[in-house]
Amino acid sequence: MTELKVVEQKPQVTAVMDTQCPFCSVQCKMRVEEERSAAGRFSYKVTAIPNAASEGRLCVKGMNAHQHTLHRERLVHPLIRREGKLVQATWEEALDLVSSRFQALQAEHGTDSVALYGGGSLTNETSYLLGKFARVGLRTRYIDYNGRFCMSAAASAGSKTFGIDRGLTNQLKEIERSECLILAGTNIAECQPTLMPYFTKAKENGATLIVIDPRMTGTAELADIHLQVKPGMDAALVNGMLKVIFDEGLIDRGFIRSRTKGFAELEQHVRALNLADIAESTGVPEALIRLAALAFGEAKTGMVFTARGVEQHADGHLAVRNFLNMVLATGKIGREGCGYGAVTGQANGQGGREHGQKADQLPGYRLIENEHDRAYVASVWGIRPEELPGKGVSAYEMMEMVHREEIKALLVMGSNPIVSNPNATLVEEGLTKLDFTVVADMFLSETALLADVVLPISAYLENTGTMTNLEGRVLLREAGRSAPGEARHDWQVLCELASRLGRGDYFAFENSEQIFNELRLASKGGLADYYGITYDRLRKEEGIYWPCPSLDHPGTKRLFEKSFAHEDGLAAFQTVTSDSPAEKADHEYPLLMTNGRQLSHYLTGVQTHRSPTLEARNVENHLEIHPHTARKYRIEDFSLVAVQSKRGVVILRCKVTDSIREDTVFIPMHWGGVQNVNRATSPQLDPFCKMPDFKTSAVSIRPYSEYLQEQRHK
Ligand SMILES: Nc1nc2c(c(=O)[nH]1)N[C@H]1C(S)=C(S)[C@@H](COP(=O)(O)OP(=O)(O)OC[C@H]3O[C@@H](n4cnc5c(=O)[nH]c(N)nc54)[C@H](O)[C@@H]3O)O[C@H]1N2
Ligand SMILES: Nc1nc2c(c(=O)[nH]1)N[C@H]1C(S)=C(S)[C@@H](COP(=O)(O)OP(=O)(O)OC[C@H]3O[C@@H](n4cnc5c(=O)[nH]c(N)nc54)[C@H](O)[C@@H]3O)O[C@H]1N2
Ligand code: SF4
Ligand SMILES: [Mo]
Repeated sequence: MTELKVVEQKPQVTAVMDTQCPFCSVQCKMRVEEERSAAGRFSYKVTAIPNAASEGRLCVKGMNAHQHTLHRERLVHPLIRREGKLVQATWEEALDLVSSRFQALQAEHGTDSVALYGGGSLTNETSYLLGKFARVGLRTRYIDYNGRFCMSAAASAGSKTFGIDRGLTNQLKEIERSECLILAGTNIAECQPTLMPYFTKAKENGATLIVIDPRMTGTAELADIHLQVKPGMDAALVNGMLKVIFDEGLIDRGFIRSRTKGFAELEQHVRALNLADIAESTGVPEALIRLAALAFGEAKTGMVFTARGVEQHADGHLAVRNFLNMVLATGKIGREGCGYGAVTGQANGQGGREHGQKADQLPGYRLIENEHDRAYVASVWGIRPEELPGKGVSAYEMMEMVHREEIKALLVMGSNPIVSNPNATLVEEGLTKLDFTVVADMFLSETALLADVVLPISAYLENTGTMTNLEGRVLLREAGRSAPGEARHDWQVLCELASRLGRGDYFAFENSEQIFNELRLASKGGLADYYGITYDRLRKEEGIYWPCPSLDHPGTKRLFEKSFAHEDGLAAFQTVTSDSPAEKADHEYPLLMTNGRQLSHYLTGVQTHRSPTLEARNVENHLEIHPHTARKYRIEDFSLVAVQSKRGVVILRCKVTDSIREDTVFIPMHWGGVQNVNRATSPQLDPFCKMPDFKTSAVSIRPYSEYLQEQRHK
């Protein structure tokens, strides 16, 4: 008898990739190991790499990010629309078509007829190059990006109050040394989960945690004081807290005198307010407002964090400024355990807003309407300042121009605007009116499906570049593998298009490091100064905090220790009068709808819906509604409902929960089509920063069966 010998074949490690998560602003570092079994099957193991922000933690999204990157629906060759269908094309054909259509449309309708739309997931190098491509390659004024919907209220508030906008004024580790922490409209537990231990440690050290959110979120569960505010009422709520702080004499007079301006006016305004009225309008009991104000006012150290819950409103800028008023009035900034954080969202939400993809901006936070800034950046780019166009308009305003057919062609890079814009139906309609649409993406997103040309782009594992995390810390993410099929890097696409447009000399880059080196120079002397940061340093050091003006500068870990960034060195108080949300509930639309995120999905879901592990956690959208409200509108748990606003209707399943206010419903934002919450959201813009009023829309709600019957009878 022959003896069967089983030879055990071990899987082979075929690749080891040290990288960073492509999703949120923490930018957790990780290692992705690829193994090939004897049978030829690949598997992936993900382990955290300790770094200053994540301290070696990863959340479920980071653990599974490689899944979408390896998904069979990745775009691997360019697509061109022929006879109504997107069909495979060569890069030559696609790029020739894009450049010739752009040139023809610009010749016929002027240079401003072509617009660019960028994103906060792009590397610093691509964001920078996109801004340069708009102004030098296409010579159009129209460029903006999805960060307008994300960061603009906090960014403009920080700039006005402090003179500079950097997400966190301190390092994350200072959170543990703070006595009182306010988390306003920020759901860290689901949105930056690896940061939660900073807050639990602070609590263990005796800190008081105050959460301001209309819902009992995972974050609010940790709170000592939960202020379950009515959506859109943060500015008023802070006025109430300020009133208690002033009345109880909990202000830091010395700090106010030596470091700030504008206090007298604020004090006069706030002292005249009535706390009972504020309790009534915000839906937060007077006693709780008092408790929270005393906790923050009496603490020796304290930090305030805001995110989209406070910022995505028609008064988002002023609401943030009121939180900053509270930080300044109590002297809680510029020292250990004291400061402010706008909890940035996207992977490169911070860097993406610094180097020129905003309508009014040039690299390093320079301004396109400022003569000196124009002259400096023009000199770096080798053009005359007069050649630089003026400022354009914000993202949603650009979409309105598209709808009015004032913009004829659009290049979208790193966004899915027909799902993520407010009033999405109008935006989708606008895109179908364009003469020519180009989308650069890894997947056929809802927006890419409408395009004339789709360009396949590399993913995080494949593309080297720098990202700036929520702390303002610049990190280098190096490619671990090559892009699949014919996919190319964003920056390569821009260089090749520029060359076809006859502007190749300005875009002669062979790698991302060369682009970064030009960015360093373009940002030199600006507020977001990256001049001292090099790839070499980033490889050796664990990331560098900007501003970093010279090669021997260590980077700036804590801002405002001695002075603020305004010319006079002082921070500016701002009196805030705001007593109602922009859109109020009424007889026809009796509930307030707010919206946001859940743990397992990311933004419009283009990536996470393609990750089996993440998708399995939430396969459809839902509506959170309080049991009393559900009963009132004859709605049962898990049943389908129609949620209607003045803009449109969203159809989804409901989840009855007492974790939400009775007058409010909540819908996640991660789905397109009939489940897209943005079919209902309001496009009213904040006058200061053009942030849309995403977070408060008046809606009506009914069982889907009733809605269908009504439709039939119409
Ligand atoms: N899992 C996951 N994580 C993410 C993302 C994701 O899509 N999924 N996206 C990333 C991005 S780009 C961003 S910008 C961040 C966003 O991070 P967050 O801003 O924390 O996320 P949201 O869920 O939009 O809003 C936060 C909270 O605001 C509350 N809220 C709603 N209206 C109001 C209001 O009027 N006042 C107050 N005080 N609170 C209100 C909501 O109930 C919600 O719990 O997350 C990043 N991280
Ligand atoms: N109702 C409501 N709407 C909102 C919000 C809300 O809270 N409520 N939040 C707003 C916020 S904060 C944000 S940030 C926006 C985000 O909304 P979007 O800008 O639409 O963001 P994503 O869904 O991430 O879309 C990014 C697209 O770019 C692709 N992509 C990813 N990485 C790259 C890359 O490196 N290069 C290229 N070329 N493509 C890439 C992805 O595949 C995806 O198709 O949504 C906003 N919309
Ligand atoms: S999604 Fe954010 S918290 Fe989660 S692993 Fe990625 S970077 Fe870290
Ligand atoms: Mo965002």
